[in-house]
Amino acid sequence: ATPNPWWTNAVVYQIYPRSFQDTNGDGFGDLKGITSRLDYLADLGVDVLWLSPVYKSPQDDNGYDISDYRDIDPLFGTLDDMDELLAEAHKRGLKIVMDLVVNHTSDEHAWFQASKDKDDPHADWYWWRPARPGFEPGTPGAEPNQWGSYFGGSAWEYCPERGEYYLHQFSKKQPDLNWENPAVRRAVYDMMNWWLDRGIDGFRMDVITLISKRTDAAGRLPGEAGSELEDLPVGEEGYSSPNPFCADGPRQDEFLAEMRREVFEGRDGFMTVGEAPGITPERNEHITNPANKELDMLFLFDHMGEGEGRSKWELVPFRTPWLRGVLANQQAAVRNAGWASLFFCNHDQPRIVSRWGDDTSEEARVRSAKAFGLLLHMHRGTPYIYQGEELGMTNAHFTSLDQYRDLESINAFRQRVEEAKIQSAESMMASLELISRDNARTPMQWDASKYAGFTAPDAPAEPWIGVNPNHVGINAAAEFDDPDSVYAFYKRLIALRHDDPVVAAGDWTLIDADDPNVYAFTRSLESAPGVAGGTLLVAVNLSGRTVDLSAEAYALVENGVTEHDIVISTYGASHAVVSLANRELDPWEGIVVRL
Ligand code: TEU
Ligand code: CA
Repeated sequence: ATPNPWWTNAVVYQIYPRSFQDTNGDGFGDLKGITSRLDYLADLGVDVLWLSPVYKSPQDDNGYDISDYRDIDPLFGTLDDMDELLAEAHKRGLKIVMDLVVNHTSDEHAWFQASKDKDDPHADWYWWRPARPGFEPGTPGAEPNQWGSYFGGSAWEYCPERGEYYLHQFSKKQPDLNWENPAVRRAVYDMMNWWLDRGIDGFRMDVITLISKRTDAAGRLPGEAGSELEDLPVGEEGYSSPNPFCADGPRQDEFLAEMRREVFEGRDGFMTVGEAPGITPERNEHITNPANKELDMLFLFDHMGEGEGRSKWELVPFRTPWLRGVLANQQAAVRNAGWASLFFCNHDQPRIVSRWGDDTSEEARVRSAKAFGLLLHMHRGTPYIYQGEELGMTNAHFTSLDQYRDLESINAFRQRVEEAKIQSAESMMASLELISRDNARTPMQWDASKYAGFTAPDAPAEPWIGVNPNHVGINAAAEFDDPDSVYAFYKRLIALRHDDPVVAAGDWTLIDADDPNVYAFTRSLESAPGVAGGTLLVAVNLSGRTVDLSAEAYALVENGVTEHDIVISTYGASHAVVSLANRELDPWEGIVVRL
């Protein structure tokens, strides 16, 4: 078999630059701040740093609205700062992957400004459509179809200069690029090559599975006047979803294969990971199967609750069997080809220890953070750690709307509470407290000082978003030398990914598929010259109460295990040996046993 690519036993660390480290006292993280923390990241043991966008941007969606792909926004620094970060990271053996946002640009990008003129060469670089016949442009009902934006309101904005509407699946300052236009694709590939030639090591590709839209033979979108495609009925917020027509569209594979050819052919040492809302595990196998030369990895969202509940704001309680079923499907799909990305946290998701763990006591927080970390990192795939996850950082627990900054959250409150009146204010505040993206965006907690070391205590400006008051106890300085900290646990998980071939490459096999409480599986790898194979049993109790160890897992350990056989566990080896002998798992107890 061909040797596995380097990223199959790498660990990726996601940095949200705006909230990572501020060095000039303006309350926003910056590139020099990241450079100043490279030793911490090298010591943690991660291999790749993925930076959320730092390009020139009006910051309407915190940089996911790009106005110049080939320059750094002054908020974060300069291209020289970027070159310095690349050099300093590479010196430490760290790779840098940047965030590629090309489903849309900012409305302040020169391409969009030019596109407002129907006679300009850029006229067809975006999705422009006339008002519905019989409707006054710019008036309600004149939108080309009933699509709603992910960030509230219609997915269409009227542009008086052009006299037409433009599509924006996200904010109105994020117009969708028209990937049907080869000139658009050419410009994107040229920009990607420019960055790779500058020395970056790959891209995370923002909503890259939304770039191909379904249209009828005449290029009309569903619901458009004269279209052969029927739009969906409107939902509770008064709009229909663009997702079924934009996710994994008809030219998805063609565009990804073309990108691979035009940008990555002939290069090595890079990695690509696509953010893939609306992609099934089976399609993940096709897109990440190296034989198809598309992408190396994808982020799937079915395990993050995509499609659960009528909307993301409708809270669905956590159930171990549900998560186990979804992750088992993801693993099964790429058993023989293709690869999996392993994540629970990122800048769009709440912190897992608060969402599905228990952050209401110090003990429960530490144990449940370790339990989810162990569960994730023992699966087969490439693990992604989001800044602060290695510390067991929690949700913000904001109590008032003015503490929030994310336009998705603020617009959703307005639309669901004030306009469509679907949720009460307190119900929406509870939804935001559990699942708002801002929960992941509070400043990184480096130490117990006033602003958690994110910015200086005497900084002239407050941090752009509130520092979590619990930073006094939850911070890197407090955990760095504590062998029982979440930090120490993550460091061990990362080392296992590097040092144990069974963890990096072993087959994943679910056991006890019907147990109501315990999530258990094995990892097994044939020994080969120079490869110490073997079998590991992983059994995790993702609840706050003691449960019976599941039957198949117990059968594998009933002859007794010693502390030496315990690879890693959330209470420690001696506790694990006793729990297994007693055929039970304590609250948030996760155990990995070498069989
Ligand atoms: O996220 C796309 C996306 O699907 C998220 O908006 C997600 O659906 C939602 O926020 C959580 O329910 C990417 C980026 O990660 C996100 O930060 C951007 O806001 C978005 O694209 C637009 O660029
Ligand atoms: Ca700064």
